[in-house]
Amino acid sequence: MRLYHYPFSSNSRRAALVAVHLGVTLEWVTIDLTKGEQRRPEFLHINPNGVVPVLEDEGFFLTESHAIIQYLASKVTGQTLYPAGGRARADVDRWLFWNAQHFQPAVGVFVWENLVKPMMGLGSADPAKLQEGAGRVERYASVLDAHLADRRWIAGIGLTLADLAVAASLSTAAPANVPLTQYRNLRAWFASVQALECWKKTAFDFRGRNTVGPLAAPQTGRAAALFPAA
Ligand SMILES: N[C@@H](CCC(=O)N[C@@H](CS)C(=O)NCC(=O)O)C(=O)O
Repeated sequence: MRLYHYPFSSNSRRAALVAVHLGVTLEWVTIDLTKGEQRRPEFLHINPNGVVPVLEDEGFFLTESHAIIQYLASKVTGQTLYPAGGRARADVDRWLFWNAQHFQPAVGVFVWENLVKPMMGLGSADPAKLQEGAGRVERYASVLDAHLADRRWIAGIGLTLADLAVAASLSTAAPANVPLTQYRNLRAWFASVQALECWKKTAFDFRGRNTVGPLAAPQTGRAAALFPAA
């Protein structure tokens, strides 16, 4: 399988975290968002939305990071990140949808205003947008913080896709100044995720380069996979 990703992208990191944790061998293909590679026709052909990540499995192209992590788990016999069914799976699913719908977009306001805009030369942060984002972060971070008051992991049955998916949203929370200081349970849980090998192996620097782990190797798949003329 092949993952089209950009290391700095939290949505990409969600897929990377799960793949690395599960020990799934992938060919890693960097789509450089800073160069607009996500808008090239070759990439739009595999994801008309023009965003990463995309997983390719023998001609099947899967978009949406939360769907990708569910699919990755389905490929691994005996994995414990994604329960087989019933309430345990529904509980994990509930947090994946919560993250996609509420938490990631709220955190994303800070990532966009405080990090991406200055990095891309798109101007300085808009205080009104940050204020609106702070209200959304407060609304949802307080839910997660309260939920974690008596749990180590989000789903309560051990580490699951829910933890890796939600933590990925916080990949750049510190440099983006996401206001999380008051949420002690959330911060303790996030520290537990950051201590995992898969977190360390998917680390990146601010030029979007992975610095350690399997993604740090030269990404030979890139040119051949998508941009033969690159
Ligand atoms: N809902 C999508 C969101 C993907 C997404 O927005 N990816 C961002 C990077 S974190 C992207 O590729 N942005 C490029 C652009 O908007 O041009 C998912 O979860 O995979």
